[in-house]
Amino acid sequence: MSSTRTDTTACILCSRNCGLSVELEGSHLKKIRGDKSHPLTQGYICQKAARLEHYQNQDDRLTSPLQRQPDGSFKPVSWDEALEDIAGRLLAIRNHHGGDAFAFLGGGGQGNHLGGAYSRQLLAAMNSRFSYNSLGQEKTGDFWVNGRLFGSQRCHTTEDVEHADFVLFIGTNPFQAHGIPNARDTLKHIQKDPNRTMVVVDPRRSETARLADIHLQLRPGTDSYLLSAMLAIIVREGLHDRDFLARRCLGFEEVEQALLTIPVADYARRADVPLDQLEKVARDFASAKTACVRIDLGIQQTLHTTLNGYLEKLLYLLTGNFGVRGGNNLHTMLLPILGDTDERNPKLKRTAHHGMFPIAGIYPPNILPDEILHNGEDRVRAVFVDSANPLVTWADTAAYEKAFAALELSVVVDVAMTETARAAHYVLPASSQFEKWEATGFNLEFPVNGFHLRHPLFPARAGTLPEPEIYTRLLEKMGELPPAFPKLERIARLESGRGLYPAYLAALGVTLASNRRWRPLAASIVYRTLGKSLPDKAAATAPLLPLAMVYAQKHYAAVKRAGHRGNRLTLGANLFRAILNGRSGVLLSEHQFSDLWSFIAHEDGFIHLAIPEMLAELRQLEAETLPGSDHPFILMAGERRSYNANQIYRDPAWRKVDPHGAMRMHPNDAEALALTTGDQARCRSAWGSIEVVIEVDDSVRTGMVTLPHGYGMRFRDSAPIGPELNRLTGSDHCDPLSRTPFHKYVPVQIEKADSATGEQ
Ligand SMILES: Nc1nc2c(c(=O)[nH]1)N[C@H]1C(S)=C(S)[C@@H](COP(=O)(O)OP(=O)(O)OC[C@H]3O[C@@H](n4cnc5c(=O)[nH]c(N)nc54)[C@H](O)[C@@H]3O)O[C@H]1N2
Ligand SMILES: Nc1nc2c(c(=O)[nH]1)N[C@H]1C(S)=C(S)[C@@H](COP(=O)(O)OP(=O)(O)OC[C@H]3O[C@@H](n4cnc5c(=O)[nH]c(N)nc54)[C@H](O)[C@@H]3O)O[C@H]1N2
Ligand code: SF4
Ligand SMILES: [Mo]
Repeated sequence: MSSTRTDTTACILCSRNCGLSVELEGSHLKKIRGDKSHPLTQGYICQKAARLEHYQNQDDRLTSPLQRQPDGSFKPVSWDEALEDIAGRLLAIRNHHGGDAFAFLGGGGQGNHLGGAYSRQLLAAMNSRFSYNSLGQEKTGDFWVNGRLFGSQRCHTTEDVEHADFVLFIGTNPFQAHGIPNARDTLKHIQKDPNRTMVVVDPRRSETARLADIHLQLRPGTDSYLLSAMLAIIVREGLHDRDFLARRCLGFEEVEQALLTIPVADYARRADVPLDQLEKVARDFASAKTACVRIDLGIQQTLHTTLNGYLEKLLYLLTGNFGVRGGNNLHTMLLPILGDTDERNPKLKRTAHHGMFPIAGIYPPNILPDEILHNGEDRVRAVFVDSANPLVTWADTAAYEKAFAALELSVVVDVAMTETARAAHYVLPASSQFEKWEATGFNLEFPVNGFHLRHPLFPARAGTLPEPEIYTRLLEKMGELPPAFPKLERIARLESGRGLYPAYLAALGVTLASNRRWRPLAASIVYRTLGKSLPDKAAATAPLLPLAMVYAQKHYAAVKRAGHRGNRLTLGANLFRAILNGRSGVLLSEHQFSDLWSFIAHEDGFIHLAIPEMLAELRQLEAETLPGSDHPFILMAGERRSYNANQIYRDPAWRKVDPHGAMRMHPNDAEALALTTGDQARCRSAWGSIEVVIEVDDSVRTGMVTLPHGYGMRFRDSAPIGPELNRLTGSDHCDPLSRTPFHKYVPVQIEKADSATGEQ
């Protein structure tokens, strides 16, 4: 009989990673509550976290490496056999075709980013740059704009929704999707306060829109019209912040000229919102004491993705709502999850088929099937997939299935038997996020930022390994790393009692300098050496020591303000120790708003407002017509609802509602098609067709239908459950600059699926 015990951890279902207080029995999560001691989330959770047992102990969990057999079946093999064969095949591909034949896909879902420090090394060992992940199908347009405005794609913006007098939500539904601190509480506070205003721009009367003072229910895909009209009203009426623009920005005049030509009334009509409401929102936003903008997929996965990101940022920049409490801000990060890759650099690696460049170091999933299927010596032949399920989640499932079938080697590292795993040559079982040291890199707060290192709640499930061990063993088998670094290990042991590691770090520097190939493999080297001396088998956390030291050096005063002690030499190691010991998470830094100006990466220190590519696209808007007129409906393919959570829960039993992932359709449209709630219908796009279950719902506009994200997976060898959304989406239906998909704007036809149409 096992007794219950309590512990702390964090939710792994969305970027908020709320702190959890859990009751455990044996290998089970029995009770899950919010952890009041978590410095940022302070006890808040949503309904999804209570079901985490469905992640931890699901029937699709993997417990042995699997090797594909010639007949297509999988055979369990030992870790040694799997890793040796994979290592040999990777080396053969690198030697025969060069590193560009290899691509890495994924590398951290919503809460498992510590493994990314290790998996990234494989790319370096393969001499490849091709890192594809889900940020490249949502956020890279935004990162590109940040690069131009602030001088680096690492400059990432956040929004102080909790303190703003005026909050503008565009294309996001934080009530369901979160993404802002303690979303539902925060929304209710704004709603209740008569002095604060909430405006939502969304074609659906979302759960958030219901709480808003004003809801602009625009026509799908028209945000660039709506946003540029708002900006035009602001500059025409002189509501911009001249002082801020003069002190902090360059290029305003050029932007102003482009905005002054905008036909505001025409654009309001195109967006199908009342002109007087649009004017009111523009004026009130500009004249509010403090205002901020929060955006998400509604503008990032629709027409003019990158331009939308630019216009949205101009809203707070032109009105001076930047670098202030209650405005939008830049922030710091402990884990370096974003790179800086400006495509104007001629040395940047472009892909063989599309000639596509990375943004923030990330290549876009929409081009990958072509890069694999491309008929040339320089095609992608081998992939590693980690913490992602691209055969369900990336655009154009049929293209992905075809591409995976053409690969010479595909390896999937996952906790569960996913659709992508089913198509792989090797499947490697990872320990779950509650069975290993883990952390999230989504620490996007300013001025106060935190970090939560999660310790294991349970021993690793038999047969599984944590990612740090998987990748380190693989690199050793590839001969990229020697089996041991005895000298480094010895020094780390000697210094471990003091918690300060000057001799170790000096020796590490000498080791890395002695061999150029080892430099990008530092994570595995510190894991195998310093890691062995850390308490509680926390070896995997060793790379956090150098990261904490860099962070403390860069943000010395802010780290001290957050309560950490030490001097220039000791603060970083002390911060590392605090992270290691802080079971509910710790505060990393407490900045002053004035610090933000030092985060801007342009050498002149200014924000560069005029981006030629964006101004050109803005000028072309007027001549455009909305695409898709030959299809009567615009499908929003991928809605966040109360019971979806990406691909993290596979067992359909976790859902209390919406078992089919129904298609929401306006009553007028349903009536015209003689459809009613519960009916089956067929939904066709230019790329594919799927069967759906209808739910009549007047929250959507007429002519618009929605399907939820986070379905379409098999469970215990079942057929796919709920909509396989990405059978309807196409690789080429994407933003021309960032190549992020137009998932929120998929033109479709819908018909009743019955004997009359000959469909089941
Ligand atoms: N419950 C739940 N929460 C999640 C997730 C989940 O799977 N389930 N996933 C997480 C992840 S990975 C992400 S990226 C976030 C995404 O979070 P969000 O982007 O907030 O969520 P979505 O529901 O995808 O889209 C937001 C809104 O965009 C609107 N929209 C559609 N088309 C348009 C348009 O043309 N213009 C405008 N202005 N709006 C439009 C939709 O009606 C919707 O209300 O959610 C995270 N949180
Ligand atoms: N049509 C359409 N498509 C979409 C979207 C949409 O709105 N519409 N949304 C998109 C968005 S915003 C996102 S972020 C993506 C999300 O899609 P993906 O990037 O594919 O990520 P997840 O769904 O989070 O899948 C995470 C995988 O990690 C596995 N996993 C969980 N824990 C661990 C672990 O500890 N180690 C390892 N190795 N694996 C683990 C899970 O089993 C799961 O297979 O989907 C995108 N796809
Ligand atoms: S799903 Fe997101 S908001 Fe809900 S408990 Fe988990 S981390 Fe928090
Ligand atoms: Mo996402």
